[in-house]
Amino acid sequence: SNEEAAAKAAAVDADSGAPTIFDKIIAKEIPASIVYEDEKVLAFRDISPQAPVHVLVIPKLRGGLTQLGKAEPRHVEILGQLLYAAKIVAEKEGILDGFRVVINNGPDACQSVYHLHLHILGGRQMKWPPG
Ligand code: D5M
Repeated sequence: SNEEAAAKAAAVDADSGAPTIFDKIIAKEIPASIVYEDEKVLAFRDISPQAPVHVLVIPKLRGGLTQLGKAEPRHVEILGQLLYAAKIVAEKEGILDGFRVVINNGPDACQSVYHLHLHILGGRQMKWPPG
């Protein structure tokens, strides 16, 4: 559809190493509803929630991790920390009985923000396959 084509075009456009909106959230220059924070990781509510609970988990230091497809051996530790933070968020949000962790990687997955982020979704029955 036109809508899908537009979303993909915007996603392609966003695929650079440039600063993103998430840098401003990390710097607390724009507001976000923060759910969890530690030295390495920040978790905040998605501005466009797709489920009753929809939280994004990001590394505070992007360090080249614009997307999962750019991961290198030096990123292994932060990748583990992000996944562990996903569990902490799910626990805090009371959705340990059922939650989904999603990473949209690249234009074909409609990634729109090029700063690696995990989507934590829950609070409703999740369906499979996803769209
Ligand atoms: O997901 C990027 C996600 O980022 C998308 O679900 C909207 C969300 N987003 C964008 N701007 C903000 C702000 N300012 N606060 C909270 N959430 C935001 P992707 O996987 O790249 O499509």
